[in-house]
Amino acid sequence: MPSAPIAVVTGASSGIGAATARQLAAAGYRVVLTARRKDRIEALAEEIVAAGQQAMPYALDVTDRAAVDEFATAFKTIAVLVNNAGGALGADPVATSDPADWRQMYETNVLGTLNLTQALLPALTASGDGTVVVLSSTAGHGTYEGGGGYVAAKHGAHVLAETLRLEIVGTPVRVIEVAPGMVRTEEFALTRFDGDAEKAAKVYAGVAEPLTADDVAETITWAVTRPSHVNIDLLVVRPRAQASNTKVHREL
Ligand code: 8X3
Repeated sequence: MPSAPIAVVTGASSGIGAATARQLAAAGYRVVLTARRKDRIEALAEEIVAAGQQAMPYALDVTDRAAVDEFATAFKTIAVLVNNAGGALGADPVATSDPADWRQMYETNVLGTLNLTQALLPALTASGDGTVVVLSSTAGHGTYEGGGGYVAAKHGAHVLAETLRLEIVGTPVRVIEVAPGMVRTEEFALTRFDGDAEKAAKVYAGVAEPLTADDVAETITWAVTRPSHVNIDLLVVRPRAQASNTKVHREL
């Protein structure tokens, strides 16, 4: 099979990351699936290969800089890096939330993105046509009560993307930020509420059609597959029923 351009997707074991990996593979990329859960990315890579496309799994924790640097040595050129790994922990007020949750959210959402971007930037530049995608969130553009640590971390991811775009202008690398609002995936809310299914379900209660992982993956794939000279700086994507972080129409 001819060698296709490489797209690295972090957090590819589920949700938006897995959906993006499937869609980028279908768009002709050789997708490198990274996540901590090896069994999941192995199964997804097998599924993609069985569909006649190209994928390979690589178990990686984005917060482990030494492991990320080791991962980066495997590539001379990379076309696309999708920084998707991240997530929310807790929804407590600033006054009572757990600093350990804040620290972990900063580690995954911001420093994880920093680690991968720094380590792979030489290979992205060497491709002559690289694209860095930062999956931030509408939480990176406005706050809400109980959002605290997650909002702070996603603002960090947004600022990383915006600053990097300024700093590398003139090099052949684009920086695209995609900021999804309410997306119903199998794990996002469940992780946030430490496995409490009832609390997780309340997030989407009465909302006609929250976005799906595929909706966001389509947006990412569209932005990445624009001609090289077109830089989609920022796409904010919400379900129709969500007008802002705090204004959601619920049919209850
Ligand atoms: C997810 C959006 O509203 O849960 O990134 O912060 S929200």
